[in-house]
Amino acid sequence: MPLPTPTYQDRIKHTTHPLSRRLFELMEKKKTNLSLSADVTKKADLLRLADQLGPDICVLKTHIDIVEDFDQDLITQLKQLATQHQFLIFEDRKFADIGHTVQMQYRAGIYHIADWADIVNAHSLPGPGIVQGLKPADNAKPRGLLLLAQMSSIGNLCNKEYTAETVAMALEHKDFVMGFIAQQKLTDDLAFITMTPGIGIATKGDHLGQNYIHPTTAIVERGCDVIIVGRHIYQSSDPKAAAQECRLLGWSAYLQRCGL
Ligand code: S5P
Repeated sequence: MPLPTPTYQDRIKHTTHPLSRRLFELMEKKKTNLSLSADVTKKADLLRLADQLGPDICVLKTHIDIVEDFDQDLITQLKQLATQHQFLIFEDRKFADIGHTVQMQYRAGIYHIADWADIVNAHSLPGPGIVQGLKPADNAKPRGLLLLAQMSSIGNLCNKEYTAETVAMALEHKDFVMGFIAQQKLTDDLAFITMTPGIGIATKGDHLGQNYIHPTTAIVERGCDVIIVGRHIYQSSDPKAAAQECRLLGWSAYLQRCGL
């Protein structure tokens, strides 16, 4: 039987990153380690999910570029819902270019992601310039980055060396990098948060290479911190009930891991 691991609350003191601290705090307060991956293509559907499931989640993950009727009002309303229900907004943009280009993709264009997304993610493939390019010039708005150290999809090219180099890159930028998108805990550094997509309850995957693991496997066996769930929730006939099921599974797995 492995030794109990520190609670999210315990880990607050191990990080100075303002958003990691906030995330640990709100996970404990709301008793949820569930992130909803709200991969829907209509503004109204995205807002409905954020409002109905907001109380059950710690992070709302968006793919803003799939929303067909995107407008600035969507952002205004999402931010209001994030304040009302206390969740962080994570735009799953998966930046993957040189620092100069990602800086423009982050700050400019139609979406102005840097203005509203608390968290974004990036591939480490281009090297540390991508982290430097995304890092805010000042601390006016706290912003966090997750590095994709592993992927859930079958046949992905993130081998052990790539993953280890990604962790090393994160260690160089702890003021900005909050943690990883990964399939398991990658470091004993208690500051880093592991967010894990590819979470399924009864299904093992899809026909396009997605691979699912159960919340208990992710949290207890693999040491992940946040479970990211998409289709299992938003394609359910009752998304609220599906979210509550995932929330319960994720939270009881966390309590089990902490020996509570
Ligand atoms: O390795 C990854 C990384 C990410 S961020 N595998 C993933 O599936 N994702 C994202 O998580 C993916 O882009 C999608 O938004 C979500 C998984 O959705 P689901 O419907 O399969 O739960």
